[in-house]
Amino acid sequence: MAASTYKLTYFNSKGLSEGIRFIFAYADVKFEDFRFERPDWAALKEKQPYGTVPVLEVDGKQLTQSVAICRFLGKRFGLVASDPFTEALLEALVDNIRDALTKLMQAFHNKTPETEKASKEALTFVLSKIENLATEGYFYGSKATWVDIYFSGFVESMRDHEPAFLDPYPNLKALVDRIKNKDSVQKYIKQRPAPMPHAH
Ligand SMILES: N[C@@H](CCC(=O)N[C@@H](CS)C(=O)NCC(=O)O)C(=O)O
Repeated sequence: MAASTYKLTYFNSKGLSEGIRFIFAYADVKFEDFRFERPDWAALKEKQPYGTVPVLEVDGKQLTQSVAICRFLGKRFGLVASDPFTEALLEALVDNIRDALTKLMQAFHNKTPETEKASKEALTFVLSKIENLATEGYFYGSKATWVDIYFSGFVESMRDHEPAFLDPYPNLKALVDRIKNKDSVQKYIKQRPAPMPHAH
């Protein structure tokens, strides 16, 4: 069977897509990294199934939602847990990060002392919880899964705003370093465009 073709459409920024790009890089699988600038969005928006990005085209078929995309690629590339319950624990971990992210976005769009406090607290809370789940190298064990890579992509975006934000969490820091130190991930990092954290 011929290898699939993949095209990822997203703003020219890390945002919700760096985890997806990292999964391709980690698995060393080729993909088209289609990045666009803000003025091009209006025309592109109507071509997306739900009017948002990221969108991954797999052999010409469109898939939306960053986490669904990561989960799909994880399954495709064998980057999943060895049993369904551990996989469910990993998915819950992602959902917990996304809950904190929702508060972060609320603070971003409506910056008040209250929203900023709620967002900081939510993020600190989830990071301190998952720090204890990465004691064997990766989340829930010694095998890297799409969730470790998704998390590493999320950290990349966060570090553009706050470089030291993972410093209080040595297990999480080591996990991200393990993912980023893979040769194929380093190769991707060296050739990606310079950060544009406020592109959208
Ligand atoms: N839950 C979705 C959120 C998608 C989303 O809101 N994407 C933003 C960019 S980060 C977007 O498309 N914004 C432009 C718009 O809504 O017009 C996911 O994780 O993929």
